[in-house]
Amino acid sequence: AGADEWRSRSIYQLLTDRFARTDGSTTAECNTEDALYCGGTYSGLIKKLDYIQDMGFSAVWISPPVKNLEGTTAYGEAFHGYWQQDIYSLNPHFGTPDELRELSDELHDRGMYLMVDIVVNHMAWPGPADSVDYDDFYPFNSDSYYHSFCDITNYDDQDMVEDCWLGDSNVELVDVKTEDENIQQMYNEWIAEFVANYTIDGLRIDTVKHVEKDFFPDFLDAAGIFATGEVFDGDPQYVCDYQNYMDSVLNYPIWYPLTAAFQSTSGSISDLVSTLDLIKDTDTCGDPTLLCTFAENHDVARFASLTSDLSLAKNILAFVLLSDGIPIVYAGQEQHYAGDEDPDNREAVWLSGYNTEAPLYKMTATLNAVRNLAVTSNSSYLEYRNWIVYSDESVLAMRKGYDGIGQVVTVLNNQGEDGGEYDLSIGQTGWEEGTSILEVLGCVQATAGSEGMVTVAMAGGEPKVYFAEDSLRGSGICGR
Ligand code: ABC
Ligand code: CA
Repeated sequence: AGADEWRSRSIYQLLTDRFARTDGSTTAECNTEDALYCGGTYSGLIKKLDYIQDMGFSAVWISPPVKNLEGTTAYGEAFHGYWQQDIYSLNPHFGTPDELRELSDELHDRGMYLMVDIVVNHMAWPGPADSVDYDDFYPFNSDSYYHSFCDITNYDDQDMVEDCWLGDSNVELVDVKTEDENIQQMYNEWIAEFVANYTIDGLRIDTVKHVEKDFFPDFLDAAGIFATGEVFDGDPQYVCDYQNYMDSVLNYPIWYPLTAAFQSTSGSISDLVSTLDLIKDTDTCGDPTLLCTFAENHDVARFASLTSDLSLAKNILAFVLLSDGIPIVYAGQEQHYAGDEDPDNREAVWLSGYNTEAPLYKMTATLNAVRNLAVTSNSSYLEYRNWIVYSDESVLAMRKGYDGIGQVVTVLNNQGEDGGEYDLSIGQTGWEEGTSILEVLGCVQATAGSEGMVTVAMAGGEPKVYFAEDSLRGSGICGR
């Protein structure tokens, strides 16, 4: 599938090892600190697709499936999949090639997409640089395929970021000469075959800032599908330049001010608004509606490790699902998991019992349903660039969609669970006076006033999401 098909999707990110086991256990131990394989598989995942689809997701991003180094290291085992050694074989811990194909088929039968995480920057070696045995790598099985060793010591030096090695003497990430034409040819052949073999719909590309930009256009041509790249950096200009070489990048630039705004009741809403404006500016990002928006992933501390306040967690989740771009929710976020940085943020989802009554699970289901409905009832919803119609010290109100049908008005705040009760008037909603609207999280009906004014009953720091009541008919949302 291409960028246009992906724009409307909503992605659930999971680490295969940590999502579901073949035996369906909800009690099997998984100590994140040990960083060992916990037993998640493709077969286990297939049996739990209802849990994901019932939350309204239309795509699943799985961790890298190819063969990794075996055995343990100072950082544990390769359960996350980023320590590849052979890109032509699969990691046997997660299942067989047929089982991965079965996952792909099951997703497609449900109308869902499969996004696969891939690494082109490196192969991994469990020891110092001078001990690497290049025979263990495939197909790049000699030192001539790699840059000679140097550590990345200065992230402002782009040549160093591209040519030196990530990792350290516990696990070296041996840097492939991705600028070499012969190697590019080998990668292009591999990705074409890989995508076809497992009928993959989209790629998440790892460590993109460590590979020269020119590598990607031909590679993605060979892949023939949508890709979003990981450029782990907070600078919108730096990150969005990569959108000239691939469809999409993960929206790290918004993640920083977004997290800062909602992680405490004194977070800055205005910093968030100014970064939103910058990203929306056509000179910064080629197409902000294709950026992938997230609040959590397997590399950063979970939101609930920063604050246990549930209202704040609801607000950041509502932002992810209803702002511009393709939303990504990281498995466990819907259960309000609170793991700190890697490896604590890689908790087994089965230990939640896959609780479909959890507040954030239910909220995700409602908001994905609203987004899916907006997409189908309003052809321009996705292209419309989120408009901040109101903001103050603790409130951010945004509207997505033109006047008339199908626009969504989202009122967020960082007042937290102890937030007071008061009425707030929000204008520029695009609704005609007298339009019946529904606040879909509380299922409370309201009517647009003159010039589309909506009176928002702020309470307990809860986010509010409005949609025209007429357009909800038949959706099942709030029993409509
Ligand atoms: C292991 C251990 C860790 C240990 C580490 C040294 O080794 O588990 O406990 O601390 C995989 C595994 C990890 C493993 C690593 C290394 O491999 O998942 O568990 O860590 O062996 C991707 C993946 C990630 C994966 C890899 C490697 C890459 O998502 O899961 O890790 O295949 C860099 C890379 C980025 C990478 C990330 C983890 O590290 O660029 O691709 N993610 C700065 C740098 C960034 C850097 C980031 C984090 O720090 O600029 O390039 O990311 O180290 C902002 C700035 C940013 C700045 C941040 C911190 O501040 O704008 O630029 O980012 O203000
Ligand atoms: Ca590199």
